Amino acid sequence: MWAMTIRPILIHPDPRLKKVCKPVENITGELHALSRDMLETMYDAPGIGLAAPQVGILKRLIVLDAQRDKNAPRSPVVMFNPEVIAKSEDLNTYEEGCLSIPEQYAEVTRPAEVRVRWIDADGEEREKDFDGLWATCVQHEIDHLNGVLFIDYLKPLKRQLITRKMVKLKRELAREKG
Ligand code: K1U
Ligand code: ZN
Repeated sequence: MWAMTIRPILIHPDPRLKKVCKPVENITGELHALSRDMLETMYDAPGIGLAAPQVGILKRLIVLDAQRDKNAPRSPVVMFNPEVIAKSEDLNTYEEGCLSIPEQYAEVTRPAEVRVRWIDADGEEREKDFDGLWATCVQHEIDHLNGVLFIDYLKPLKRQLITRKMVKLKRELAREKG
């Protein structure tokens, strides 16, 4: 059995969440371990996705499991260097959240269906169409790799309000830590 670690998730605002991440060139043992830790961290949170910059690693790696049925087996997906290669004209609006912006939710409109190309954990190139919550989630996670947060789609005033709440939350968490 692999040892897995729940990693701390960065809270907005943090400069690492605004960076464009570097492509992965070789899927090393270290990156396999990171992807396993990210899945463990995502399930523990709980969340339906997680991007490497959220745990402070500026590499193009995301994990997701947008399986809604709690009784169904887990469906973890690990994507290195994911890219949206086609998107539908029809749009979908979903109330999004983010593990780096706890307890804040807002409606974001995105393409309803996307085709994504990525490299899987075995180093194989994969391509798949996603719809529903999976499509929303994979676009949200790829945005993280480009330094984009869901609040960047909101009006400036709403974004500033959420950012101020997060600054306050971080101050309180730092004070609790001592
Ligand atoms: O990237 C992240 O911060 C994870 C985020 C992904 C996401 C949520 C909603 C729409 C798009 C992308 C989350 O997982 S927030 C938590 C959440 O949505 C959730 C938690 C438990 C059960 C179901 C959903
Ligand atoms: Zn997020």
